[in-house]
Amino acid sequence: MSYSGDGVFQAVCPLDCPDTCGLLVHKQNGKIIKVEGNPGHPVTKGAICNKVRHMAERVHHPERLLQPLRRTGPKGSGSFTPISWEEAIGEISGRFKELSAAHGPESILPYSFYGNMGVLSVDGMDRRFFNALGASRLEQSICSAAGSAGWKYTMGFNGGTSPEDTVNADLIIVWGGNIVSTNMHQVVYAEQARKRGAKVVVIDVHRNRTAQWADWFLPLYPGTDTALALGLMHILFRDGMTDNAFLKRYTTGHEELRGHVLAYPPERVAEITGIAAADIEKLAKLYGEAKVSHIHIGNGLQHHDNGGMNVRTIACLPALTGAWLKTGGGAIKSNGGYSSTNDRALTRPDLRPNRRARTINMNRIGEALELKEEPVMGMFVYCCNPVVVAPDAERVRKGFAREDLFTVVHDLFMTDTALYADIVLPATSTLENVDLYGSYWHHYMQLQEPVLDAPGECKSNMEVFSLLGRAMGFDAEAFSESEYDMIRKALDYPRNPYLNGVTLERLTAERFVKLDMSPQADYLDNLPTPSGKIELYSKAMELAGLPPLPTYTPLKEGYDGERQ
Ligand SMILES: Nc1nc2c(c(=O)[nH]1)N[C@H]1C(S)=C(S)[C@@H](COP(=O)(O)OP(=O)(O)OC[C@H]3O[C@@H](n4cnc5c(=O)[nH]c(N)nc54)[C@H](O)[C@@H]3O)O[C@H]1N2
Ligand SMILES: Nc1nc2c(c(=O)[nH]1)N[C@H]1C(S)=C(S)[C@@H](COP(=O)(O)OP(=O)(O)OC[C@H]3O[C@@H](n4cnc5c(=O)[nH]c(N)nc54)[C@H](O)[C@@H]3O)O[C@H]1N2
Ligand code: SF4
Ligand SMILES: [Mo]
Repeated sequence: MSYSGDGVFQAVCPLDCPDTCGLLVHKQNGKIIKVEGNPGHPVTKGAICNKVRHMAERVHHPERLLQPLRRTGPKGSGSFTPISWEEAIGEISGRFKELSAAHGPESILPYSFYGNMGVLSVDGMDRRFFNALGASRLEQSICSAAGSAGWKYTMGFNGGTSPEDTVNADLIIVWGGNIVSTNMHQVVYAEQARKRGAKVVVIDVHRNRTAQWADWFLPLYPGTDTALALGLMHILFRDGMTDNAFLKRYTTGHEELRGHVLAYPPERVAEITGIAAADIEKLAKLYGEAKVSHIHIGNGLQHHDNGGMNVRTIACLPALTGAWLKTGGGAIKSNGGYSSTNDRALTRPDLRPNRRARTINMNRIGEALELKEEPVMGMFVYCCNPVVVAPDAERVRKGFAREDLFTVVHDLFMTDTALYADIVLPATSTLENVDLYGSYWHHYMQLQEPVLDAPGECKSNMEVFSLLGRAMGFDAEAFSESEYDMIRKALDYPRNPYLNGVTLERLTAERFVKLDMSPQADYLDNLPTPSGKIELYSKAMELAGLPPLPTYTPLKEGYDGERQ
């Protein structure tokens, strides 16, 4: 359906933010005049952040890209000339064919992230295209991969406490997250819990807005969170505050862990973390004695060399006290696993001619662009702005400035990265698209349908990669599917029982559809770890050459430019 007339229409916030708010957009004379929260959304209930309240300015911004462009001056100079889509697609497919023939398809690298969280925009036709091309793969490490890996070693998949349930908590620990700014509706639930007497503790390296709102702020040295969590475990075991029946039934390695944490007494942990030993004791007692404890694990503490282990170690804490058995107890790192869709049907890895294609870590794009053997010769950047956001910025800029690198950037605006492109393609905004949205925090799937006509010659990611796929001569059927075909396929995924009953028909009628959360009742009995239990001791980590028990590794001082 397309809403060509004026009125008030439902929409979804597309930004990389856990809340995935339901929006209402007000349209008059073909323009959005106001964006507000949709009060009908069961979780976000009409409240949105200031940034998205001003979304109309962005969508109708005079600097939006409206035509494909070809570079005419040196890279980075911003000299471009308009070209037609026909020319653009012809040139990109031609260059990709040449590069494939001369250097192999792995000389081409897609570079994308979640500038738009829509399943079709970033996990759909785009990936299908790069699979069919046989391009290098991109390891999407920039945001939360380290923490997710740590969480998964412990719990098996990206799923924890249901947000609505956290109102029942009597202790909420926000650990390395600035939720007042980055997950505002979790703050609403925490406030409700607080009205019933809950305490909010913030563990962070600086007094952020969330720390200012909390009951107790505990500052610690960066990257020392694992030591703090091990110190808490030391006290929980020492003082008999663990739930031993829970440990026996639902975990592996609790006896090993009990012995292991003897090495983390409060005095030692105080020295490592900078938190007074008495405060560590106090926090352990609060946690051990809480009836329903909830931990929000943010992203900040995993943006360190020891980030995966920080998250893994904190993820072990609720298992020590058995907090998982209480409604609202446990932890949330990401709830994205509950809404996972049929990736294979969307991205078609079966079309890939080279199953063993290399993978390049997006955090190391600066280095990757310097490779002398098997060099990266072509890039397609979309939904990401690496010249600004990727680490080692000068090196990244130098890489993008390479004259022999063929770069395409698809975006709504002339970003810093687009300035280095050979071809710039104008992207639609999400209000001009059909797409499917899950959330990595709440449990509602949402449908976006166009509220506006695309301005100028803007095209969606889905359209661009369909056009390119056909121009390359790939499987015509695979590159002719409609958005609605793709959504149906995404939702047809029996392997994820939480998707049960979520259909395109329901989404069209209801706009937001709750996942079937009934399988959560057996959550602890069905953890997809190798043992099926919460892995305090992880054989998989041991096999990967990592410490099998949560272990503190100090951060290295300085930056040596080469490490992972
Ligand atoms: N307004 C706004 N909202 C956003 C975004 C945005 O750009 N603007 N970006 C979105 C995205 S992509 C993401 S990933 C999320 C991120 O949102 P959050 O999960 O809140 O993560 P950050 O804000 O990166 O960092 C959270 C906190 O971690 C702290 N921190 C850093 N190192 C450590 C450490 O070693 N230990 C501990 N305990 N704390 C540490 C930082 O001081 C910071 O206060 O926000 C999303 N929401
Ligand atoms: N120094 C520092 N660096 C950081 C971080 C930090 O805290 N500090 N945080 C890191 C984290 S957690 C993250 S997630 C990354 C985020 O980094 P990015 O992924 O680069 O950030 P975004 O601004 O979300 O999106 C990038 C681009 O996507 C475009 N876009 C939006 N919708 C569409 C669409 O439908 N199609 C196309 N083609 N383009 C679209 C936007 O216009 C925008 O230019 O940054 C990381 N880098
Ligand atoms: S809080 Fe997050 S999801 Fe909600 S409108 Fe703001 S950016 Fe979008
Ligand atoms: Mo992120």
